Amino acid sequence: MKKDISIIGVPMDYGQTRRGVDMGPSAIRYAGMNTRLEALGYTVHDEGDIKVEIKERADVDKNTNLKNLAAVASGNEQLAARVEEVREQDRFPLILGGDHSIAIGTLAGVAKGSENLGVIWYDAHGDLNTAETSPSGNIHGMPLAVSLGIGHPVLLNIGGYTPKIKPENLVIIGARSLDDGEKELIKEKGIKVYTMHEIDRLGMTQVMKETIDYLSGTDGVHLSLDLDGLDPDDAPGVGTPVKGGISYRESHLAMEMLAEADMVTSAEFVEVNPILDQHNKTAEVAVALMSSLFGDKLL
Ligand code: 4U7
Ligand code: MN
Ligand code: MN
Ligand code: MN
Repeated sequence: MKKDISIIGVPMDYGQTRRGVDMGPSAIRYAGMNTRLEALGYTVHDEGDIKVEIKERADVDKNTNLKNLAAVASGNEQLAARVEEVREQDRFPLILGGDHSIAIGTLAGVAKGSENLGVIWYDAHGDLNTAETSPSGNIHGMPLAVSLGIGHPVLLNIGGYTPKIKPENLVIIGARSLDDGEKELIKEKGIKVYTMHEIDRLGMTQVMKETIDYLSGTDGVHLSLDLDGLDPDDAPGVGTPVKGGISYRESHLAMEMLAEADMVTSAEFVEVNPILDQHNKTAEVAVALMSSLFGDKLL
């Protein structure tokens, strides 16, 4: 049986310094998301947007090496509570970003009460920095570390518990820009990563087969899809593009295989920045990928 889908928009841009990513939820809705999902037979409840507090934009804080900690934390606290409500209603939470710092709140909500939530992190980056390893102080480069229980206490405590997930229940797909501290953490924790090298060598079919198999024992899987996981030719509207990414068609294949495996229990599509985009192309890609994820079979 198909669960109803609840959409939550998060117009958050305090996790990094480029303006415009707060308009991501509008751009994704404008690209026809609801119609596409309803055409697949779902009932869609658009819960609107989280209210992100308007605060003065701070440069990196000398004491914490974090930018805009209070604004990021308050948006994520609200998001965590809203996501939990959606789960209590037995609906599928579909979160629209906003920068990737919102994964902290999404995961706080979806992982609550779940010992072994699986996570697929589809991204050019590892998002495994801490204040100590981050070259930028931007919190959108830290949400995965935070969810694993590593980072500033204010971020760890979002949702009232830590850690949210375990390293052995996580797969990163599409990595091609990892900082030194992130590489160390990946090795230390034994995190499963398919870099672009493995995707090129094995092909996306094999990568997804292995990912699905690897996560088969978890209690559901959260898909955190950063549009910069795709190649910037296919998804140009992102704040931190990295050449040599996953293609449009490979990404569809990945979503189609996840739909077939019927294992994804929540998802977020983040980092869509309409100011940097070309005619809303990246938001349209996000919606097309959602359609595959929710079971569009093409025939
Ligand atoms: B995104 C970066 F240094 N690693 O921490 C950092 F390269 O959510 C980029 O994946 C982080 O888009 C990108 O600032 C975060 C940088
Ligand atoms: Mn990224
Ligand atoms: Mn990211
Ligand atoms: Mn980015």
